[in-house]
Amino acid sequence: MSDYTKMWENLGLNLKAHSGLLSVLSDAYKDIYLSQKDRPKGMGYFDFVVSEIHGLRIEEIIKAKEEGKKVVGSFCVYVPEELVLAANGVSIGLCAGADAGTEEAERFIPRNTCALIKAFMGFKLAGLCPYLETTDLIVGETTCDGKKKAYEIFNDITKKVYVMELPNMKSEQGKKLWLEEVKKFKEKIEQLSGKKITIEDLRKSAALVNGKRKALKRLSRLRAFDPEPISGLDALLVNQVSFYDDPVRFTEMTNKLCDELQERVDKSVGVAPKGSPRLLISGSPMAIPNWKLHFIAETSGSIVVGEESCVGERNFRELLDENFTDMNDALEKIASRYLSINCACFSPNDERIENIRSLVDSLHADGVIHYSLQFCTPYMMEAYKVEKALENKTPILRIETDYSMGDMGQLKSRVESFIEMLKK
Ligand code: BJ8
Repeated sequence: MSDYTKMWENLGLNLKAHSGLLSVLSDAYKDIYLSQKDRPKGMGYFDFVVSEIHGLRIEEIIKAKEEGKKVVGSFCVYVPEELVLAANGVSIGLCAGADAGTEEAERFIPRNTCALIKAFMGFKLAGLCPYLETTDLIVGETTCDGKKKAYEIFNDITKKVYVMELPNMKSEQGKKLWLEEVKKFKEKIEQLSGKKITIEDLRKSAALVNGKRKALKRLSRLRAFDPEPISGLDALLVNQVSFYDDPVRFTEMTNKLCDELQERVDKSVGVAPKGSPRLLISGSPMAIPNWKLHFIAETSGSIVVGEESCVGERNFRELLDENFTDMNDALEKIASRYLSINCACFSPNDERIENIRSLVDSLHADGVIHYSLQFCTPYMMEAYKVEKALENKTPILRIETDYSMGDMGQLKSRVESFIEMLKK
């Protein structure tokens, strides 16, 4: 990696703490990713992206800013990326999956807050995230209570948070409210960028984002084969990178990877023996570098075949209907596509249960691990409904954890017993 010290310094990062973070990340990557056997060659690109995650990509974003583009960061898959791209902007995901900066975060928010919220607060307060520092606007959303309240504090700290109001229910009133929010967001982005978004701009950005979704869908479908041509860890990484990378390049490289995976499928080449127990992981999102559960599962004799998660199926399941007749129609289609996402923050949220059932079938999963981040009330609560729906049909293991490594041993024992049970 080149020397990016000057760039990080200019962004105001805490150089010492940041270098500590990169060194831990690099060691973890070697142990978890590079130690895997029979990886597809196409993963080389994603290895490179991770090795340059705070380097080359940040350099690209800074260059885009110098060309006048605005950088919009977000923490949730409800934020319509198409509107940012239509205004020539750069859209990036800001969620972090490491427990760095926790102490700093706990000076502002309660200890019993989920690790994802603590991480975005902590990364800012400890000066660890170059992405955050490049943003012109940070978009929050009224999903869970923790996020809603954390954004108020985050705005005090960063002075650039804009919050989209998401309804609690997908009722007619809820849909109207959300459509108005999407319209307001378009205006906000136009004001930020100084560019009036045209229907043609939206058509282009819709095709671009749909292209990314289609590539991720293709990857998901290839994981249905036995033997599975790619590990769950690698597929998770591709999904994580989709939030940071340049969308055109990402789509091209993911499709290239899928071509290779198709060849593997044709030759029955896999990363685990045929017949290995197949797991679907469902629940809270896993932001980079949260690889804990996949690592445990895949070093315990199983293979992860899918993620019913925002870093996974919820992010790409629904394509946007690109046949816009006019601007109003486009905004209605965007609002409706995003509202079809099934986050546990909604009540009721029965479509999520249906999706889990259908993923179990289509990916031929033998068991489900329901994964909640500790203190993530929506997913912890919804685990009951998921268990009920799968009862007597698909074995399910409920796990609550955070980003620390303290419970690795205990989690490993539980996952191993679950896998043993699936084998029987
Ligand atoms: S659409 S899952 S990305 S809100 S883990 S902060 S829910 S307490 S991240 Fe999410 Fe959007 Fe929903 Fe997806 Fe709250 Fe839970 Fe923490 Fe969470």
